[in-house]
Amino acid sequence: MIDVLMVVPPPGVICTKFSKGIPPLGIGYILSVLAQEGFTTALYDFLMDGLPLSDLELILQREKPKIIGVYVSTIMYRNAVRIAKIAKKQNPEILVVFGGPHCSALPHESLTDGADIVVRGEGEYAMLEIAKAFIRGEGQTDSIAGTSYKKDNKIIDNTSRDLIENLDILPFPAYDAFGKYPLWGSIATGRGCPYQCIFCAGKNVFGGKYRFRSVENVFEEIKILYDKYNIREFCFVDDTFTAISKRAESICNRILQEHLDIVWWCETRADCITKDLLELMKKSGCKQLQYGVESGDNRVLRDIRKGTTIEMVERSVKVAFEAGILSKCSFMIGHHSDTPESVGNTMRFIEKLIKEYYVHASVGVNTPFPGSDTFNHAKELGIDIFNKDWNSYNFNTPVFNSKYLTAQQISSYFSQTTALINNTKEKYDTNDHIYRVSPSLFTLKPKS
Ligand code: B12
Ligand code: SF4
Repeated sequence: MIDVLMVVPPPGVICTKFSKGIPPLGIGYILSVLAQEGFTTALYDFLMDGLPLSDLELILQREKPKIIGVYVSTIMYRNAVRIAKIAKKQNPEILVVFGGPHCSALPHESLTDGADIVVRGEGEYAMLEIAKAFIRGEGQTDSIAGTSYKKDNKIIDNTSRDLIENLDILPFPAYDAFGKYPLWGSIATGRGCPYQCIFCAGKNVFGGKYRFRSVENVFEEIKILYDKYNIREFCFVDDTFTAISKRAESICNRILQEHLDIVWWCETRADCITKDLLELMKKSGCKQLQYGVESGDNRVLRDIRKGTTIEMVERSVKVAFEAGILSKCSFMIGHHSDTPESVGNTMRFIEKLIKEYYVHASVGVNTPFPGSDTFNHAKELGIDIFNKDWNSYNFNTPVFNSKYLTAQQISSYFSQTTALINNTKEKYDTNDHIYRVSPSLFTLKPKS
């Protein structure tokens, strides 16, 4: 019998080819914090293991947890609810706790659909207090900051929890639970993002300020993964790893000073990259940058409050290209103010970036995730969200009509852009370039 079983549900639909690779860091942190206080735990990741949900009954019979904690993203929501029902059916005494980006935005929905408690936002210490109260009787489960719960068919929201100010106090994630993940050198060197993009659901969990760990603390984690787990490929999952360039520089310098033979990649923004920084990043093993470019039209970029322009994007992609770093650029079709003309600009911009800088481009349908400004202010933005089946929130399915484009038009432009990317990639042989800049990261072979 264990105290807490943490579960990552299978997604309602599969949405990325990388979906299986990266370990659920948030759950890793929660497991570590619980273990530090002597709770026994286990992790089952249905996304990673590809297990059918029907296996849950067997898992529950084997582990007999007192609490089940479920990670809830929008695309996983329906399966998270199924998990809650299966768990309660098998053991009505079990406490079902939901946490993660989707339920942080819509806690009441989760409570109505079967969760006993929802943790809104950062989860480590709320979950610890829940376990202490429920399992050891230390405190009350109904007075924990950052949670919402159900009592006598009423839903009660406790006050929000302060964000952890000093992230260095957290133990490192429970790496031993991550043995099966192929890309598991993934590290969050900080939390939160200071930018205001209206389509982004990130701030629901970690707020609108970038809090970061000390370089020493980050480096200690890298060293453990390097020495103890033999990891050579790292991914910094911060929303904008280079938001504070001096700090990014310090991390690169530490990697170089210690002669670590690693490759790594990160997410960033076009306005957070300079030539000097890129060259240092390259020297320290950076092979790839992920930019959320979103649109190839400056009016739309202004309307979605991205804070970057196509000129900035081109400049930073060019510098990365010259430094030998692959740029991955993601775009969305169907922003609230997208018109046929702006979508045309996006398509032309994508083509240019692939042709001139061998950019690895991807496109998705703009999706108004709960908690994003697009979702919260849909009416003011002139969009009519007609589909709230969360399985459709998969970046392939338009769920609204805008003032300028119907869902059918968005769908058709999305297909055209996908085709354009595939054709241009084929013609300009981006795979060959990817292979040259980062052979160890990709299994792709250059064309002979
Ligand atoms: C790395 C990453 C991925 C990785 C790994 C995801 C994972 N399993 O962790 C991969 C590539 C697989 C991925 C895929 C996708 N992702 Co993603 N991803 C991220 C990213 C950049 C970092 C996640 C992370 O590690 N954060 C750091 C850890 C420490 O935080 P955390 O996971 O949120 O966990 C904390 C809390 O949420 C909470 N918590 C989490 N689980 C639980 C459970 C319980 C019981 C409790 C109490 C608390 C709790 O406590 C944790 C510790 O404080 C976030 C952006 C972000 N800023 O978080 C987007 C993000 C989570 N992804 C997002 C999206 C949309 C996707 C995709 C749909 C994209 C796509 N088209 O494929 C897929 C869907 C994957 C899926 N099946 O759900 C959205 C989610 C929006 C939403 N409402 O669902 C985010 C928020 C990006 C954004 N800005 O909008 N993603
Ligand atoms: S999209 Fe990226 S830069 Fe914009 S608010 Fe979200 S995390 Fe920050």
